[in-house]
Amino acid sequence: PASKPRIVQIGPLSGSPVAQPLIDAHFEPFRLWEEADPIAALRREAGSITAIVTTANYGCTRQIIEAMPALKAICSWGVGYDSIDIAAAREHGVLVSNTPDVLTDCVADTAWGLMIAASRRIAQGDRFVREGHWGQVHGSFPLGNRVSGKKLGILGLGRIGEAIARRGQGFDMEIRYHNRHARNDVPWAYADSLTALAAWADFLVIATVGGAGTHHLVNASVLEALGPDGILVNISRGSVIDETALIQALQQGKLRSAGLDVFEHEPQVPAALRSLDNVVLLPHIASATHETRAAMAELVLHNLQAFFETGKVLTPV
Ligand code: 8YV
Repeated sequence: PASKPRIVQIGPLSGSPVAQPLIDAHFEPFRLWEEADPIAALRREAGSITAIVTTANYGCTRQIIEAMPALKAICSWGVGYDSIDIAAAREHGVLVSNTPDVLTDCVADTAWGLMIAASRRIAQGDRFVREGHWGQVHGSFPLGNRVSGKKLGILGLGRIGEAIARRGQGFDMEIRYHNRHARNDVPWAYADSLTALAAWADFLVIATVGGAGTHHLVNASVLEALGPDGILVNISRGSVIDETALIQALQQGKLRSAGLDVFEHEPQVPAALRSLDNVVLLPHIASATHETRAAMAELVLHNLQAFFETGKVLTPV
């Protein structure tokens, strides 16, 4: 059999049991994360390697790109590419692919899980039962708030934001969004500013991209606009929210609750956030289903295969 093409792999593909076997069946990955001095190892080993496989989590730095003179493609597992130095890739004529579409539904489902959990106190209810308070005199369970029919504001109406909005129609919600540009192909009203959207919304859901362009977009004044009855949900990147301002708002009762799948310095979650009762905290699992993670693995594989066969990737960013 023909020998398998060598590729550079930045980090372990631990997010799916099928991902690594799939890559290993077709390629011979050079395991960069096992190297004490990765850049020196690349200079030594990767002079003729043309492709990198990485993840949204590990990304790819300019240093890595510039240590691989033959590099032509970076194929990433995950839809977000804020961790990849796109400017460096463009400068060096390196194609970048991600895994759009296949994770849209599961990420949107998770946003809804967080919205309902944060509003209806699902996680608190679970703790209440586990701790044996149900039926005890001291333990009447505080009321939550209605979800159906409320106002849903979405920051970032891309594929995932749109899937969140469509689900909102099933909950009879009024829906508005804020985006870099208004879209004329959707039935929902555009809010001129994030602050206006937050002031209007009962639920503000963050579905925008990460990176420098959206850093701390959700700051103290946006949180203040969302107000004491507002609920904030984030399934995009922790960097979009000023986490310190969020903690303060929650501590001071300036926000009803929050549902978070992503954090500014994950996997570190501030103790102050963990100690609050009115937050639902998830370990970045919005895409983490067997079905979606397998589809992501296949799309990474197909991008790599397309690159080796045609010089192009299927889903370029
Ligand atoms: C990834 C994600 O699974 O797709 C993204 O952008 O954040 C997740 O779906 C995870 O970050 C992989 O590293």
